[in-house]
Amino acid sequence: MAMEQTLLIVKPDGVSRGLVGEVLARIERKGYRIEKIEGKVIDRDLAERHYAEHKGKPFFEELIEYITSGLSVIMVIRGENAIENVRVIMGPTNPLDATPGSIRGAYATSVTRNLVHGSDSQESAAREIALFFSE
Ligand code: D4T
Repeated sequence: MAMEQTLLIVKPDGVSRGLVGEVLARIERKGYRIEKIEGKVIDRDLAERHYAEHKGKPFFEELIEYITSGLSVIMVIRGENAIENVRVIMGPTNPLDATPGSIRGAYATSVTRNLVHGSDSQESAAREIALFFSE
């Protein structure tokens, strides 16, 4: 059994649209638990470090502007196979590819404003948890 931690972010449109509870309910009912949770407006420096792998891509500026545009809710989620399962619950990056049973399939229409972020590997999870929860 792989007990894992993963970083989950409800992005600014998820918070402003009142979907934090909906996201958390799906994660909790699946069997995962919130280990840490914090609400904050992500600043440009933190956003650029978080999305460093996308620097230089055509969508980078739009992505940074969006993720810094308002309050986000940032969490560490813990449980068996949490990294892959949280991404299954979220659905694929582009909501057009996501089934209606997933968070993005149910609530998002745009690849940029796609509501949630979840770490995509053990390395990303460790890096992102340290980045957001090291202070
Ligand atoms: P995040 O990191 O936000 O959870 O998204 P994913 O892990 O599912 O997807 P990603 O790293 O491939 O993309 C990061 C972020 O960039 C936005 N994006 C992506 C975009 O605005 N336009 C695009 O063409 C792509 C590929 C959406 C998520």
